[in-house]
Amino acid sequence: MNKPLLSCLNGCVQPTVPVWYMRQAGRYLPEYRRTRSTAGTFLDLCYNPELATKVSLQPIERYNLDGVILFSDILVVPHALGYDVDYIEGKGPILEKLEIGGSLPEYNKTRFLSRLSPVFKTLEELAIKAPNSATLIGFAGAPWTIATYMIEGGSSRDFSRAKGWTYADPDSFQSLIDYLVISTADYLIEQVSAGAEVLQLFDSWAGVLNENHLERWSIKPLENIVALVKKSCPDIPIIIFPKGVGIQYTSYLGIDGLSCLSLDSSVPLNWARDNLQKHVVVQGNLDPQLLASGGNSMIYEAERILDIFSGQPFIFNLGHGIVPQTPPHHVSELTQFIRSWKA
Ligand code: 1CP
Repeated sequence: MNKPLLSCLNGCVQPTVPVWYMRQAGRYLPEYRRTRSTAGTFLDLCYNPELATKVSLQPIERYNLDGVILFSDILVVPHALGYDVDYIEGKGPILEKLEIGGSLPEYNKTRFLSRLSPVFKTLEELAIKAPNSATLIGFAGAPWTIATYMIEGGSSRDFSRAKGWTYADPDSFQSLIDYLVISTADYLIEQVSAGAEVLQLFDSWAGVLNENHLERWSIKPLENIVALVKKSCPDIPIIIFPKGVGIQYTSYLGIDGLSCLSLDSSVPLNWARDNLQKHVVVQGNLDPQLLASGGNSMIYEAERILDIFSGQPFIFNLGHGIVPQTPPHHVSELTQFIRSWKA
């Protein structure tokens, strides 16, 4: 069975551009909100294979997308490492704050992976239930992004505690990053064993790092994760989303084993075609607010993206996740437009 998304990641231009959307399952869908309301807490939903399978497939049933992304969250990693994680409606995630420079608990791989076993079970279910043409996407947060949530105790505006730690005591910060590299690689390898056909690493807060720190705290740890994963799973395509890094997107091209860069909405299209798409597959980058807004402006920008990128392997996606106020029929309109588009 042909899987257009997988085939594109392996370097083949597809007759119809493959498409999926970051946060394609979630609060903008009424059927998600209904399932969510029966599940208990958000983490209960992430750790319930039956319900997590159901919500992963909801956007596929509506729009027949090329990618099925596992329904979970990047913060299950700190949770499975033993840190308290909670999600407060309207406020986002709340985590037990790490003490700056504090020591880390010993890494117990068996315990860590066994806490994540419901996630692997969800992938196994999805491998059975997803349409044959769809590609199953596993994911994790990048060490820097996960570290910011652990240090700030949740979302942040200025990342002052996390950055403060990197400046004041880089050695102990390095230990935290190394701890996350090892655990995240183990987590991703297990996702592949459970059926994931592609992996995406989200470095949502890479864009706040300066040049040297980007190299040390975003690129290097990602390079280490890719190397560890590829050692066990040499054929798995890996997508990296280093949001907000501007011209430094080119620095990620040096990561050996990288298949695809996911572009945020600020990346200029012609620049990305000339400087990134020559070397790797690209994915992106419609502004999620344009999807929420819909209409001719959405279609105009989608067409510009397709015109510029579709001559080389390209995956249509957004520049960041679907926002909760998005009308689902805008997603249908956009998807139908992409499906019917011919160069
Ligand atoms: O139901 C709810 O109220 C919870 C909302 C929600 C959902 C639907 C959260 C809380 N996470 C998710 C699912 C999720 N998160 C997925 C799978 C679903 C899909 O893509 O269809 C994925 C891939 C993520 C990844 C994620 N979580 C990222 C990386 C991508 C990004 O958006 O930058 C990040 C940063 C998070 C943390 C997170 N999880 C949830 C919230 C509200 C946040 C905070 C975001 C922030 O700090 O701004």
